[in-house]
Amino acid sequence: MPRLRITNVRAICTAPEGIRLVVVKIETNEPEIYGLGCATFTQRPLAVVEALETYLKPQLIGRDPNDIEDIYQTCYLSSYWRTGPIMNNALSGVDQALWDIKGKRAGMPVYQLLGGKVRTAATVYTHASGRDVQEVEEHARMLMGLGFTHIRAQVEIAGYSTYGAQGGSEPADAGTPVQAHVGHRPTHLEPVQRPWHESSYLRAVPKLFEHLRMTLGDEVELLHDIHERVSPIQAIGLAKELEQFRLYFLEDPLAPEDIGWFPRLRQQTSIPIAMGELFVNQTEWETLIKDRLIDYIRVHISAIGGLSIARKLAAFAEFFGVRTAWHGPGDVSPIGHAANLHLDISSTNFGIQELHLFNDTAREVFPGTPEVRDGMLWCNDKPGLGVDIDEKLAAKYPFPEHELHGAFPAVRRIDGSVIRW
Ligand code: GCO
Ligand code: MG
Repeated sequence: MPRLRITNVRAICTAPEGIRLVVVKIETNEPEIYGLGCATFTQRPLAVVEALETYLKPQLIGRDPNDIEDIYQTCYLSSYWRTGPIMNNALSGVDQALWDIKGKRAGMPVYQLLGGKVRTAATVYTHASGRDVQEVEEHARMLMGLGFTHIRAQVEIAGYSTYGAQGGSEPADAGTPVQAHVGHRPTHLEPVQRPWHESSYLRAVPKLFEHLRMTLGDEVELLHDIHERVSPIQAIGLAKELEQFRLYFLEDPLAPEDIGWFPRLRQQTSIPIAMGELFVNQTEWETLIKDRLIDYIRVHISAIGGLSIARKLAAFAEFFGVRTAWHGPGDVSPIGHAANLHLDISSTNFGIQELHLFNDTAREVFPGTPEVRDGMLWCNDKPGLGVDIDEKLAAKYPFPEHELHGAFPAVRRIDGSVIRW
């Protein structure tokens, strides 16, 4: 039997929900054996395609796809300057595709290669939002009626921009193409979006959770994403105010640039903290985990370089009592969601999985997309990652065109100054 070799590596770009997704396909000299991996960096997708096809592909052609770790290290070190979301996403596409191939060759789902199942399915949290607290409550009730036990709640601030609710600026959550939010190029005096107003947000969030606890009771698990929008000291104040509402976790209270504030946050409150979707480098999470400054590590697996590094991160976190909550928005492809899930069901220190409910079009483009039942996410038992791509259909959903090419539009304060997203 001839040795298995990589014969082709290419990126597939598709946007079945209007959100730019990048998937890497690795082909081999055995035509039925190919692998798929997620390389989605929705704000800079074409840079990832270029990094993959120009710089990684030549190192991969002819190699044995079984050598995942050696290929990973070779590609990782080949740029001398390492990490960053572009190189990491390209590397993740390759890495996940190699795990997919290994699983297919072994005739086993990837979770078996990771040590086997420790749970039947992954508990998920889903998103409730609304224009006011009543609407958030109704949305949450609807989700609870569908069997969801963990709900992230975000409320609109009337007249202002916010994250994760209507009037917000986030495209991925709403499944709305980015161009819907972009009228014309913003100037300093003329923001295209509603402005951001910190103190209104800081007043609104405790009221939201007071209302939800009063109306929904104690049993439902509630979560909230600050999305790094307030200053460190304001985040500490908000975390302390929210403690009484017993959140499952408070997400991204601080920006990666402000991780030095975590010890202060931790000393002030016992609210469970989730952090990390913007991390791209091991030095960003090492101290937070080893000093037990967070409770959930929720990196975007393709942004840190793929499944190989994520499984090491999960094992590292386990030793310090930190649980996993991998980032799972609409700008992770169904293949990336499957990679999250294979780790979820094989990691002892799994905490929770963020859910994105893919629409029917995305499910047709990606047959095998994980299924949601009883508030949980279920992995299929197909060999590999278990998700395929219908390339002909994928081509019918090209990237939406607009002037920012996927970049997020600026969010501004009333005085016109730009804030973090
Ligand atoms: C989340 C996130 C996302 C990001 C998005 C950016 O917790 O799900 O914050 O919705 O904003 O992935 O592209
Ligand atoms: Mg988030």
